[in-house]
Amino acid sequence: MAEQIGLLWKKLHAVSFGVYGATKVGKTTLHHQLRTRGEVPQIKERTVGRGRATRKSIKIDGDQHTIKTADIGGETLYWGEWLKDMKSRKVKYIIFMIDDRHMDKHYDIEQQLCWTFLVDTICSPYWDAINRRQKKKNHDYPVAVGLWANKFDLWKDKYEYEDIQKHPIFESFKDGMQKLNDKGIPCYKYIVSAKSDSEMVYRGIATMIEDY
Ligand SMILES: Nc1nc2c(ncn2[C@@H]2O[C@H](COP(=O)(O)OP(=O)(O)OP(=O)(O)O)[C@@H](O)[C@H]2O)c(=O)[nH]1
Ligand SMILES: [Mg+2]
Repeated sequence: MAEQIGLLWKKLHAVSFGVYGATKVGKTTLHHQLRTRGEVPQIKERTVGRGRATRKSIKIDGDQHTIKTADIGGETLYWGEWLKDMKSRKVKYIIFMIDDRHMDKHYDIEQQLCWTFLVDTICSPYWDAINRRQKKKNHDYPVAVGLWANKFDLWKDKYEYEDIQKHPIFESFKDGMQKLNDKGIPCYKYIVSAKSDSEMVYRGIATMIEDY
């Protein structure tokens, strides 16, 4: 009986996730993958502003979770919307998506810039970090942050690595990861193909909820 109630609660109670990252990393693609399992068509439009948060059902290995996410644009002018999303929906888990553009073109540091912005925003004791106003409470910090390297299908054979945890794609993001860990917020690395590998996506989400 208790187990039945537990299952029902898991199904009905939506866990709030925030999905952020630079433009074109694949956030909208991930949202499509969460809504309709399978190959996602090529997304051509950039997301404008912040969409409404909606529920998605995550079923894997016979286990079911319900999460709630909002699709937000990754262009610089929308970074402030990530903060509003975190604050207004009390986001518990954060997925920061990256791709391999910084490996491909070393001068392209857009992803590192928005990672620094995100980490500073999360770690600040204030919601309004600049004016040091609106002090956060303990439960205002996320439970965990996932650094998700997306488009694995495109770069899997391009770089040499021994194991995923030491993959060079994450190297540029290690200072931020350290900062989060020092703050007591676990940050872990994950690799996905949001467009084509639903299994990786669903497993990644379920693991975050179950492990943290
Ligand atoms: N090959 C491959 N392409 C992908 C993958 N994920 C996303 N893409 C492609 O990358 C491009 C950008 O994806 P979007 O989902 O629109 O990116 P976004 O993060 O929502 O971009 P903004 O809305 O500007 O913030 C699209 O052409 C996608 O089809 C993937 O896993 N593999
Ligand atoms: Mg988008």
